[in-house]
Amino acid sequence: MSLCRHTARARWSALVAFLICLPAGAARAVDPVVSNVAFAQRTDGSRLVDVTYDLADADGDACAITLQASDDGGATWIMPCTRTWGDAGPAVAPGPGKALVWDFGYDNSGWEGKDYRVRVIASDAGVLHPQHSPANYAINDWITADFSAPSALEKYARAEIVVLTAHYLWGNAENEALRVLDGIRAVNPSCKIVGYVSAKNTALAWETPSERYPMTHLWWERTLPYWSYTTAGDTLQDWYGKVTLNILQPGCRDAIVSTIVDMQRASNNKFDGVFWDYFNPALWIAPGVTFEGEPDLDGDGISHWVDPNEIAAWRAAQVSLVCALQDSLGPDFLQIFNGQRAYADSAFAALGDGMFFEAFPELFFPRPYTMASAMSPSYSNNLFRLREWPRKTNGGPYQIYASTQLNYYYDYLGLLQIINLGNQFRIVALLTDGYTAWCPGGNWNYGWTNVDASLGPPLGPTVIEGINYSRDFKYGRVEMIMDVGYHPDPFDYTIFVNGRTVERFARPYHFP
Ligand SMILES: [Ca+2]
Ligand SMILES: [Ca+2]
Repeated sequence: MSLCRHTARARWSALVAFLICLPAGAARAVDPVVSNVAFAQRTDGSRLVDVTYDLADADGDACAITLQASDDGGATWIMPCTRTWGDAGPAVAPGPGKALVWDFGYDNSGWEGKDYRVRVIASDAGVLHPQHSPANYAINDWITADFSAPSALEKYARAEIVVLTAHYLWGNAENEALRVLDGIRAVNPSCKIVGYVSAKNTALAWETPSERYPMTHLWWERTLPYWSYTTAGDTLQDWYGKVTLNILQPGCRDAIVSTIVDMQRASNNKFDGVFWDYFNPALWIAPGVTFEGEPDLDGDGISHWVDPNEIAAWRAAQVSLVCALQDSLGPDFLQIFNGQRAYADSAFAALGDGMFFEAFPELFFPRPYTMASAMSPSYSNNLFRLREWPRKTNGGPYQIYASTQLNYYYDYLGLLQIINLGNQFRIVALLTDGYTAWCPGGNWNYGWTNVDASLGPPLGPTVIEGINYSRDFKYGRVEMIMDVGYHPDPFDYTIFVNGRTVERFARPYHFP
């Protein structure tokens, strides 16, 4: 039990009035306006809170109404606040005298205080904005997204960090006009938005200029002199349709960095940083990509993989690339590293603001017990240790756990269910101060989490006793039991909010 938890019933401050107007997307006609918010707790012992407000929307849209609550006078808005009824939820018609009820006792058993506030958030794009905490949600979306839909900006804004492919935002006429990144930040000013850029290749298809995505041909043109070749003189490819660039050459690094810098400076869509895809300790070639001979970036006739000088030069070139971008865009420009180099090289990791764990936990962590390794204090490169390496000066580190896989199981009712990796990785994130990612091809496809959990800040480090992991938070607790230890169902877990189970997974059992 935390020291700041009390058992008496709540007392309430006398007045509150907050209204939140979500910003307009381009297609949004008129934003809703919430006014005259007031609330009072009933005195009948039910602990129910009545909230009244007026909702206006000039073009008559029904609005998604979310109630948020603060117990610190409005400094934070992460108090658990999930059970509401009346004029709350996905479709509330505008009008005066709206009334909703919040079951404070259900959400916050045992709490009392004096500095409570509530605010009513109205979205005429149909997006609910329930609290989540700690701020450990990410959206990882490398595909083209239609930001003209009014709901798009609001959906992305629910995350604290968003990774979007840079060349879809930089120079694309529609997205330039929409000022997509400003739109996301207007909803969530603390959201960090980073642009996915390649650290090592160019697409053959980018030879053809694209009117929609002008950065692609610029990248192709500028990096054209710096293709890599094999011992047989063949063009080196490391991915389907992509040519490996020879970053050993200073001109190649200049081309990459100057293109990023030029696009960032010219664009209306100014990213908070980049997501480099990716930095490995040595070249990796995707299975099925074929070429004659062996990779040979330094042209000495010796294969990359048995050429220590070449590998050393390649690693030094990665450092030069990162440092050159920092020299141009400054130390507060985020650099997040995908790839396995940062997982094992603390000095390299320290150049950036975080690591991306692609296909988590199946890359890097020793098989077969990949998740058990990632979470084990006895494994040298466990997540608790890796988190200490990146810079912490830009709000990070941003340790992002992601997988696009969909995995299924039959539950205790015999129904086919998806193992929700976003929810599973949230447990890892809560225990390691990382970020769970909702991503295309995977969790993002079936939306945001199906379980809203607002736990507040952690009260201390994760406690590990054998296979039992637990951590207490201001409003709740996470418990995890490392079961088989490997993907896709490595452990059982429970999230409690103020003593109430809000999510539990112990295959085949799940709640909800
Ligand atoms: Ca409207
Ligand atoms: Ca060589």
